[in-house]
Amino acid sequence: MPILDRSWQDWLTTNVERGCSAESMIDAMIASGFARDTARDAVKQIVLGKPIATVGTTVAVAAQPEPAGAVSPYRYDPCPVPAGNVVRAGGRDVKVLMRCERPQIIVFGDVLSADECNELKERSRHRLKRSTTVNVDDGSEDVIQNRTSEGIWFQRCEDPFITMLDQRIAELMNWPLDHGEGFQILHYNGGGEYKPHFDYFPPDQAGSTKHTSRGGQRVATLILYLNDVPGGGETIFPDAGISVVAKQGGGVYFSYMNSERQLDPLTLHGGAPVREGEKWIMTKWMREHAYV
Ligand code: PD2
Ligand code: ZN
Repeated sequence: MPILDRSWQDWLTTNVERGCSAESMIDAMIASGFARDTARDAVKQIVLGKPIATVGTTVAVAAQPEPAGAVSPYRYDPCPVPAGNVVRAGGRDVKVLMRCERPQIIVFGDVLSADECNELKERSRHRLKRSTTVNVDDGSEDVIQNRTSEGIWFQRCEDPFITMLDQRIAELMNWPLDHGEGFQILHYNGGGEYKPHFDYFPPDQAGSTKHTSRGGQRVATLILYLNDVPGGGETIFPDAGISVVAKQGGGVYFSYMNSERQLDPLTLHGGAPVREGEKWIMTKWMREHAYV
């Protein structure tokens, strides 16, 4: 029987409630360093109560009758970010380093200058507070072991420097500036991580309404790296097998809601544990409607 610490038990319980597949949870645990057998046994225990069948080295929930209103596969819209090796945004040439179509992921270089990264860190350093996640039942903010970072929020366009960055990022993501949440800065010390999760609000959970009542669902994320992380700290997409290394000024974009309001489960992602040094990021979440 695998022995899991409290944070992994919470993570498994939350993801089972969200309807994540057994395969995706096993993959996420393996990506975080668990042996396959341990991951498989842990997932099996948590989802017990539902019939489980073991197939080779994977666990599958035993075939169930197709439920009425079964979910159809995610259909990919054209990516909002224009094609090309360079995207002009806010008067800056942002380099495209990698594109993935399914899920829709783009890795950028040179979104921010080193001076801009340093200014963002200095403005945030003394205001950091322990990060929270949304409680799926009532929408309140919980401090949990799945997310061991500290952060602060900037209000959208709160001063000329932040306004310039808000304009650049809206242009880069090709999404209206007023659909964006304010920037969030996050800081992870050694060992800090953010276990795999979705950035969208789970549509079937009561707690999501509190968040979607303002601006609707989240549709896309841009994570920008404010420093080079010497070891670990990658942004990982366990189901897509993609891992993005944190390089100062670069970032990773991914979109997960299409025009039919389907949500892409392949965008399960996390921040791997920081093994050496520290990690600073800035995040922009875009909504389907104006976020006011
Ligand atoms: O720190 C990261 O790389 C990371 C990974 C996944 C941050 C977030 N998600 C997030 O802030 O949502
Ligand atoms: Zn995230």
